[in-house]
Amino acid sequence: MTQTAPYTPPPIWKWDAESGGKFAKINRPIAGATHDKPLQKGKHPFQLYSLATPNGVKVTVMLEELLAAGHTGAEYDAWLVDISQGDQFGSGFVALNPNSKIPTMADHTTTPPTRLFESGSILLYLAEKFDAFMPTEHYARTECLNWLFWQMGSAPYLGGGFGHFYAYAPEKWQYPIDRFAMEVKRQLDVLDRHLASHPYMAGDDYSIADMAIWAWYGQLVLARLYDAAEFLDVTSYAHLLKWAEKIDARPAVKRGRMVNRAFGDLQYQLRERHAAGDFDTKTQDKIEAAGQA
Ligand SMILES: N[C@@H](CCC(=O)N[C@@H](CS)C(=O)NCC(=O)O)C(=O)O
Repeated sequence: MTQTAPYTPPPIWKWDAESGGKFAKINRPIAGATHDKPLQKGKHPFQLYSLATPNGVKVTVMLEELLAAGHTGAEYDAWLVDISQGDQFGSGFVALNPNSKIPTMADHTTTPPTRLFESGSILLYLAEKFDAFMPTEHYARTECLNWLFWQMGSAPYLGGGFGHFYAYAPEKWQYPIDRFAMEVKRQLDVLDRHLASHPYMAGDDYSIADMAIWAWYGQLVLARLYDAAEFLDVTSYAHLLKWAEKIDARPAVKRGRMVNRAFGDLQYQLRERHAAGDFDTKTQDKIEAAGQA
């Protein structure tokens, strides 16, 4: 779709399925299931249906951090949801998440099981359930929630705004790229100024606010999103970069990034995770080597 003249909107918007862009095939203006497909279920208390996008990684990092901290009740099965193939519109998935987006999870320790969607809600649920990675002191707890909700409200400008127009739209248009690059750089500056005088987002301790913000803004300054590090001059945010590297070095973060990953280097792809040992035996390089043997 090449746009040659300014667009005059019609009186009533109509769906043009061929509008182009990376996700043109799966985007729809209607909700609900498109096909019958029950979800698979493993043996662990938590059943996660996800993909290793930044929103997905927030939750797998939290689950791996909980397990590393000794919360054995946080064991989970992670099932791969291929959003490019429309798995998020299967009937089982939609029953858990009417919004058809990853990450989605079920807590089977409750009767009936508790459905969980929206990554911020999932992080908060897990933090409360295990009394972990969220400060209990009044001011620090409130800061943690301030930044968690900041992330949930801000990242759509980075992903759906900047990322879409810079990396995924069928053509590069200056107006939306300028508009969203400006906003993303403002957000990076907000974080950089805060982290200049705070070791972590909520103060002295690593929390769910860091996990949520790192998955998007940490990975952006680590040059992992949209091939946009140079364009956004990410190395100029020195405090943010230092914080991002510190979190990136955590073993649970390294594991969390691998879960439900179906792209990139095969040795870092653990497409499904059903046991802690899977990181050693079930990465995609090993699965493919065994298949070829
Ligand atoms: N606010 C939601 C956003 C989730 C989201 O946008 N997920 C994307 C992948 S990062 C998705 O599932 N997209 C599939 C679709 O839009 O059909 C959250 O934080 O959980």
